[in-house]
Amino acid sequence: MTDHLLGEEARVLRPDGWWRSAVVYQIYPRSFQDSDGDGIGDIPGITSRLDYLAELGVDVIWLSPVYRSPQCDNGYDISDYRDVDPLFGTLADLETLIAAAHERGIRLVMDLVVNHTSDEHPWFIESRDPASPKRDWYFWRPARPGAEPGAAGSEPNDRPAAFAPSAWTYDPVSGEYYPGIFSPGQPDLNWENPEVRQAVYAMMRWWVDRGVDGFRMDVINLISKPIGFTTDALDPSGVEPTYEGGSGPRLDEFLAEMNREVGLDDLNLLTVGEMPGSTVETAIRATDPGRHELNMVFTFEHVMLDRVPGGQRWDLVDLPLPVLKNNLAHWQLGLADVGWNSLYFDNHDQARAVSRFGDDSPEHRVASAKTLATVLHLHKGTPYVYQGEELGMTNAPFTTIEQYRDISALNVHAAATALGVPAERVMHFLTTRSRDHARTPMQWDATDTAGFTTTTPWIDVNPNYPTINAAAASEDADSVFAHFQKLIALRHDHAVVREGRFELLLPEHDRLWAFTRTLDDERLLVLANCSSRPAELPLEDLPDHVDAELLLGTHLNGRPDSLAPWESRILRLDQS
Ligand code: TEU
Repeated sequence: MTDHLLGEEARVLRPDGWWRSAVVYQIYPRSFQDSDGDGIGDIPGITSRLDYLAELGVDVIWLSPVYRSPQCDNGYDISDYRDVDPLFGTLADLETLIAAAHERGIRLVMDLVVNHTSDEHPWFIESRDPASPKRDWYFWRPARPGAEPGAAGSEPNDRPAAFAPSAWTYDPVSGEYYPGIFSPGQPDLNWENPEVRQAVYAMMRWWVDRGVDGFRMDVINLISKPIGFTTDALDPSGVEPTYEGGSGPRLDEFLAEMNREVGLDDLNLLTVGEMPGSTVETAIRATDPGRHELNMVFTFEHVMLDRVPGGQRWDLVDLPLPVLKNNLAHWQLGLADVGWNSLYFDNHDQARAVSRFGDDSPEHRVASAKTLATVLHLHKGTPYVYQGEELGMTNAPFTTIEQYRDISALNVHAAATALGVPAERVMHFLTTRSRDHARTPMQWDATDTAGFTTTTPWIDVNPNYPTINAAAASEDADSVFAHFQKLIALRHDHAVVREGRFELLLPEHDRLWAFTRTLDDERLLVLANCSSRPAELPLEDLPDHVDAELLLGTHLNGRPDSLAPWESRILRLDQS
């Protein structure tokens, strides 16, 4: 076991602000590498692949949940915060992984899922008894006035859950309802109760003692519930704020308390809060170093731009490039002086970036995966690479609902079908946006199951694995993987990539993504053609760069006035 290091020792282990120059790699354990032949990825599998991550050059692993869990939401429903689920291995395996990562100079950040527990967590089981001292650890509410408890339509209000028709589940043991704003298997914890908060902080300290370097905090803005949620006077129409953007008034107070009680800043731990619905304003508050809450947050704005506001989840709209790049620029400017950005396109909840924002056809996949990475990694903030993104992995070509595994996909399918939405429309949503696209097995090599397992994997491997895989990438100096290596090295080597001021150029151009980064007398120009056609560069509207040094380019075509399809360049401008 790694010793818990305090004070000066902790600073040597984790220097002040180290996360500002770090690149984080997210591992979704279930889909990374199976080691015991059960078709599900596990911790020893991850340990066996650490050299691959060291070769990529990342600084940190964010490990999606490996805690004990009934797996109703693949581990985002935790029944024991201090143990590892046997599916993934043992606590000893995790300690081995942490030590082996540290040996390679890679830190490890745990996923912290404390907005809710599993309905199989002992706290919740105890809480079901109305006489229990833990009754108030969750939100128990009676049926709506005059309604028969447990009967259809008697829920306290009409609020839907993210992954189920209703946020409310009836508990026959106590004759009352509890809310699970994600699913019935994920009852919301009552953070108003100080005992709940102290129990969470004690658990976090326990993990810090085991050598973890920080926490990615699941839907952390939802721990403080909106006004109306915690009172008995619930609006039966359910029109109160939904879980997206529905943070309550005590969020900053809870985050500052957590930081203090766990010693998050004192120990220089990395903290990133997932905050659906957060705005630049809420992010500034949460990441202002003077307030000691979090280092950074995950905004959802840029991954929601293709949704119809107030529409159904399956209502999608096209996303013009200016909308996307201006949104990222809004966050860059908003957090330029106070706070810090996280940078991501991909994670375990999103469709694959190259399929969604790029062009995953055989002709353009490699160039568009590289160009999207160039653009993202040259913004200011901490970049997150999601497993397989560094290979340009694509969406899965699933054709039937039976191939999907995610509770969210299955719920959307059931809900839309019940409403009579045409099957093609529902399947279109799933084939373009399902979370399962990110969850197909990591493609290691061209052998059966892409080298992921020796048996049938829990979810189908993407059939393009014979060409898109890590082994092939490592033999190709022009691979997407090699490009990610270069981007990561650029960030480590150049202060201007880490700290330079961001300025968006050509904001309304519908195919070019162009910006500068400036630090003292150093200036970078990033030019990217985000389309599958050649693009002329409007030289008159760009800084002079004809003689600039090319730091990284997908394929410099010798012409300063145009970019090939999905070509991008990082140029160092002559400031003399
Ligand atoms: O995600 C929060 C969240 O808002 C997403 O689930 C979102 O609703 C979904 O992706 C819509 O496309 C976090 C985790 O990242 C996710 O995996 C969990 O399912 C969820 O919280 C509940 O813990």
